[in-house]
Formats: sequence, structure tokens, C-alpha cells
Amino acid sequence: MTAPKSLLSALRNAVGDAHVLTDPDVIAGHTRDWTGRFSGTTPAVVRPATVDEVVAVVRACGDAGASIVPQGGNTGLVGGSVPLHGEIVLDLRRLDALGPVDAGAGQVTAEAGVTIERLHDYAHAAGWNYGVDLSARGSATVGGTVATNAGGIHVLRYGSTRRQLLGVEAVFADGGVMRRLDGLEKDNTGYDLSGLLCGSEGTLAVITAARLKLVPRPTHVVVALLAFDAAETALDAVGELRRELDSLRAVELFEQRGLDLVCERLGLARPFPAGHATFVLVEAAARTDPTDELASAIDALVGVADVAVAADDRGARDLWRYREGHTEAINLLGSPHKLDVTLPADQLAAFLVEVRERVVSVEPNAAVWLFGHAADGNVHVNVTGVAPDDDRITDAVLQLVARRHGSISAEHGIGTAKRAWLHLVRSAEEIAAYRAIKNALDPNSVLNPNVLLPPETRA
Ligand code: FAD
Ligand code: 2HG
Ligand code: ZN
Repeated sequence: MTAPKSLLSALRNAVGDAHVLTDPDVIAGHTRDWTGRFSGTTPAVVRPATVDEVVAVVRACGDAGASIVPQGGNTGLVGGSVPLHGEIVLDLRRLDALGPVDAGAGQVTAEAGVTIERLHDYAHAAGWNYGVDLSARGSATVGGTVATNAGGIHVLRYGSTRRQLLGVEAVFADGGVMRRLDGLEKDNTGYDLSGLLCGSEGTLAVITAARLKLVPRPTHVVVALLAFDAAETALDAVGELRRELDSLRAVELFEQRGLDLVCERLGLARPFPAGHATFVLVEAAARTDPTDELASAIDALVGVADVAVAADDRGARDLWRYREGHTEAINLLGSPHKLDVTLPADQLAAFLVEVRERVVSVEPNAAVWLFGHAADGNVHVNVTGVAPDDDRITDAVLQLVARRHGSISAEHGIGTAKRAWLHLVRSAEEIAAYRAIKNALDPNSVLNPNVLLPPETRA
């Protein structure tokens, strides 16, 4: 992929020669997504370190008629963070400053490139916690999580990224800068542009910083892994735990076949001697020890076939590994199709059965891996054993979800992977409004023009 020499030299002027990368070996990690399913090419990866440099890069690309893919940790799972159409990659990770924690307000300003893990460590050192956590924490960035409205494991208690967001600093497609980092809890002054940019997947502006709420830091965390012999019983237990356990912070679900794969591929010991149908991982977190509260909630559940409890950090991490290891273990089988969907609670049990049957009826060689954030109705449907470009799988799963009044994206976004199916869950009028917003803020299609919105069909 080549670019006009004038664009490359404008980019070098903007960020310095050392931060315009073109060597294919050096930039390989920026052009391929985490799963290996989406891979493209780019004339250059550009690494600004300041907002002014971002402005200069955006203007240079706009002047040259080139498009940009903003990129953070490149952990996105919907093909939205890599240059599939020869875009310039704008790597935001050098914008990595953290402002002081405002102890009175419980807020912090983080630049786009700060990783979620670093933000957690920083908040902890000041006695606080950040409400969003996910297993990609070591690489996923503040900018990327705001741009995708990331969810993760603590949504049931704190909400997704949008709920933590008080404002953003961002660069629009024309190089204009918006700065909304004052952290006002109440500010009723028209359109909520920060909220609009949250979940916009790099299509409306480049996020350079975010003002984020912090949450109190629990001092006691207890984790339990519960085994059930039927998915319905496991899902009933999820409802009970939500009702009975004040300290509940996470409720995750996976199946025996996923557990077997994780243990085999990641070399982990099995948690229980016997096999079971479904597993529920429960995390209780509080300022006083929730062990007794968790134990009585578990005692009151129906159908618990086995239990393992960990009250120390190491034990809790080991139990979490069975759940968080799924993404890594599945990827070791080859690039999966990843469908991240939400179902209404009363549809979930039937969906878990139906989706596997449906996928296998479309492709008998497919293997279906089901796991997710049970309390949010969020199932990660991973399918291996199918070609990366086999759209029949996406179509079959997303049609089922729409029929059951669910969402085709719970937390990962639309990206390129699902843009052709947006119409299943958004009306023609809503998609027209999306397009009007995109055209108003980015009339020349500079910012991630190939994600989120369905390809336009021409008459
Ligand atoms: P990238 O992957 O670099 O980019 C994602 C999107 O945001 C792209 O469209 C990109 O163009 C845009 N973007 C990135 N930075 C900016 C910016 N500064 N300004 C404007 N646009 C930008 N997601 C969840 O929601 N919950 C989970 O539990 C979860 N777990 C995961 C576990 C693993 C192992 C992996 C690999 C991924 C997981 N994800 C999860 C998906 C991913 O981590 C999230 O989507 C995350 O928000 C992406 O952050 P990132 O910095 O890697 O962004
Ligand atoms: C998770 O919850 C992530 O572990 C990744 O959202 C899901 O790998 C996936 O499909
Ligand atoms: Zn998830």
C-alpha cells in the first residue's frame, strides 16, 4: 500500500520521522486484529504524542483525501481497529498521561492511550477503583473502551463505559478540538456530544482524553465457581443471586466443553472431578467480608452440583482464569467468528440450545463455544471450524437473536463484522439518522469510514 509522498512528508512533519512507521515487519501488529480474522494494509502507522499532533495528522489526511483508522490497544473483536481499506493507522498509545485523582469528586482524567490495567493500578493507589474491567485490561485503552462503550465483567454493578464517562476531549474530522473535561456531574446544555462519541467506534472523532468517574474500592473480594447439570437451573440461580446478594459484582457463565478446552489448552487443573453442563462464576465484593453472605446465597440456590470458593487473591485469580481463558484458548483453534449478543433474560435458556443447533445445521463442521456475562444477558457465541469469510454463520446467529428481540452487539460494537446486519436491530429511520450524523461531522469520510454504518446500496 503506497501513499503520496506529500502525505507521508506531512505526517512526518506532524509527529516526527520516528513516529511514522512504514516497515511491514514493524507495523504487522497494527494491520491484523487480535483474532487474526481481519487483516489489511496501510501506507503508515502514525504515532502522535499530543493533541496538537493529532490535529495535524487529521488535517494532513483530510487534505490528502486519505482515511484514518484510530487505534488503541487493537484488542477490538469486530474488525474495526485495523486498516481493511488501506487507511492510515492512527496509534493513540503515546497519549498516555493521567491527571491527578480528584479525591473529592472521585474522578480522573486519562489520556486515550492509558491502558485499563494502568488506570486500575492508578485508581487503587489513590484508594479508588475504576468501574470497567475486562480481560484485555493489559492492552485495551481508555480511548478504545470509550470508542466502543466497552462492557466487561462488572457491568451489573457499575454499568458499561458510558456510565463512567463525564466528558471527553476529541479531535473532529476537520481538525477542530472539543474539550469537555471539567467533570461536571450536572450539565444540561444541549446535545451530549461526549455521550455521542462513546460507542461511535472512531467514526465521528478521535478521542484524545476522557474524564472518568471512579467507584469505591471494595476491600474484600470472594469468588465462587458453581457447577450445574442444566443451563436452565444455572440461569435461575443467576436471577436469585442478583436478588439476594448485595455485594454481587460479577456473574459469568460457561459450559463444560469451554472449560475442557481452557484446561487442555492453557494447562490448568480441572476445578471439579466430575463433568457438569454449565458453570456460573460469582464474584462478591464489599467493604466488609462478604463470605458469609455469599455462602448463604449459594446454600439457598437450587441445583448446585459442586462449588469451589476462593477468598484470597491467588485463588480468585485461578477461578477467574477458567472464564477469562476462553478467548485465548478458542483463538488457539484458529480465527473464530465472534458474535457478541444480548438476549432478554427470559429468552436466554432457549437461545443457548437453539443457537448451537442452528449453527451446526448451517455448517456441520462448526464447533460452538458459548460463554459470557450472564447477569447482563450477554452471550459470546464463538464459532470455530468455519472459514473467516463465511457469512452464513453470522447471518444465522444474528437472525436468531433479532427474532428473540435481542441485540446483535452487546459490548464489542458493530465494526466491519456486523455492519451488514445493523438493519436487523435498527430501523431505516434510525440508520438514516446515523448517516446524517456521520455526514455532518465527517463529510469527507476521513474517520473510520468503513465501520458501523452499513455499506450504502446505490440505485
Ligand atoms: P482498539 O481495538 O484499538 O479499537 C476499537 C475501536 O475503537 C476501533 O473502531 C477504533 O477505531 C476505535 N478507537 C480506538 N481508539 C480510539 C480513539 N482514541 N478515538 C476514537 N476511536 C478509537 N470488550 C468488552 O466490551 N468486554 C469484554 O469483556 C472484553 N473482553 C475482551 C477480552 C479479550 C481477550 C479481547 C482480546 C478483547 C476483549 N474485548 C472486550 C474487546 C476489546 O477489548 C474492547 O472492544 C476494547 O474497548 C477495545 O479497546 P482498544 O484500546 O484495544 O481499542
Ligand atoms: C469476554 O467477555 C470478552 O471474555 C471476549 O468480551 C469475548 O472472546 C469473546 O468472544
Ligand atoms: Zn465480554
